[in-house]
Amino acid sequence: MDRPANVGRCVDMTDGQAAGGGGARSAEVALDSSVPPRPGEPGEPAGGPRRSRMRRGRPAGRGPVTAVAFGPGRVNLVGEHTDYNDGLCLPFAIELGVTVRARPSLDGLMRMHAVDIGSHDVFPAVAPPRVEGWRSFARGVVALLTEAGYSIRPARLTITGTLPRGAGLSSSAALEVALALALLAHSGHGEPDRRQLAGLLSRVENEWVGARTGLLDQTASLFGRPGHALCLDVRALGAIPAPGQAPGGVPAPGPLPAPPASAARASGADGGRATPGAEPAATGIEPVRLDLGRWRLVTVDSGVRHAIAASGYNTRRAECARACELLGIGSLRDADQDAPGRLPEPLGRRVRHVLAENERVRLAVAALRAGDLPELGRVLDASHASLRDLYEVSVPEVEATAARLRALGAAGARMVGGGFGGSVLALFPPGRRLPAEAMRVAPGGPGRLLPR
Ligand code: GAF
Repeated sequence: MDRPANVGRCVDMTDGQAAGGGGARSAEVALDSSVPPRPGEPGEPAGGPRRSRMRRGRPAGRGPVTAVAFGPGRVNLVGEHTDYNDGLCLPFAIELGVTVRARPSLDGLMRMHAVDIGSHDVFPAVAPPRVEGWRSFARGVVALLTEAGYSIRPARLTITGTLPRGAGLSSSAALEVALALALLAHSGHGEPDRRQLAGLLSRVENEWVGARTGLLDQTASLFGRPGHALCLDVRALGAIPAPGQAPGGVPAPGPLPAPPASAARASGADGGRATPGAEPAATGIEPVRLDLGRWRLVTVDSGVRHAIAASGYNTRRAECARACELLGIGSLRDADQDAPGRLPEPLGRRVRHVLAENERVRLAVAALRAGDLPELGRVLDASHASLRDLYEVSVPEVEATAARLRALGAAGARMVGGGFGGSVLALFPPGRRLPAEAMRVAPGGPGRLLPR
């Protein structure tokens, strides 16, 4: 695909730099409203864990509330499976997400209550043992915040959510963000460096959950901006060391420093007064106005629960790593247009997708800037076809959902997230009737503390 001349800043912000963002990464999983169960939920007794655990632990919901935090889910307009290849993505945080309320725990134990699934967990605040299922998210957040130098006070946490079940809208990042912000505030810490926090939370996915995901979801959830999509240059996100941080996006041990002014602007903490486009050179995040006029973006659940660790996601990531090895490059961001032809299949197809998907992010940004929504629709369709035919992460139910949405008049429709199920995003022109099960999505604000 030709690269348009007028794409603006969201292009190759770190070309020429060493690949650095391939380390710690983020995730998206199937969810149960407030917590994202992992495939099969091993360790989860048949019929659910609730009774036995409830007996063991005091319910999380008593005592004065010390902090309330919200973590939003996300929709990715385009730029799928590019984040762990140091590429470009165009997500936005949505208004639905996960809320965590913290209260003191007086016995030194962490107590979690996932209200929507009636599930509990109790574990020591220091060195939590590893488990399977949703509990690994909370334990991982506590463990990695502690490892980063934060003292985390024992808390009783109540988790609730508004994200629809099984929708693939990154409930895991929403949960991690809400947990981290609530725990930090509960423990008396100020606003963290959000870029570092995104890296740390993505390590929860990698090291505690077993999903080798990228930075897309946590960054979208932490930096969401009302009215805007975020053009992410993941190489820039991972490659620019922040104070106390090693290149590669992995926070070095030690307290996270206060956010740089640019991060506060990108997070919307300045009330949205920042000059759009001022941040990306420093942060790899560029807000792009998402002006849809009377057009509507909706998601429709394919009905297939998608679960990253059990899906082919990790396999795809390994294929990309193998392609890099064969090409002698550190990251597919450095692959040239001829690279696919030098690779055996299916690696050639995977690389072809990644190269074209980065270009589609540029095309989508250009279309948004030009107010050309039919073109945005074409980009969505092209992304979907590439994910299906080259990256091979579709399933029949997702295909049927996308086809139905197009038949109903969508200008474009594509799977969102890691694939193998989850939701389809569709762009509808004015005047078209939306299917009853369609959920309208619009860009909301970043993960944040709420009034107690
Ligand atoms: C999931 C992952 F969590 C992201 O990091 C990203 O790779 C996405 O799938 C695919 O673009 O949401």
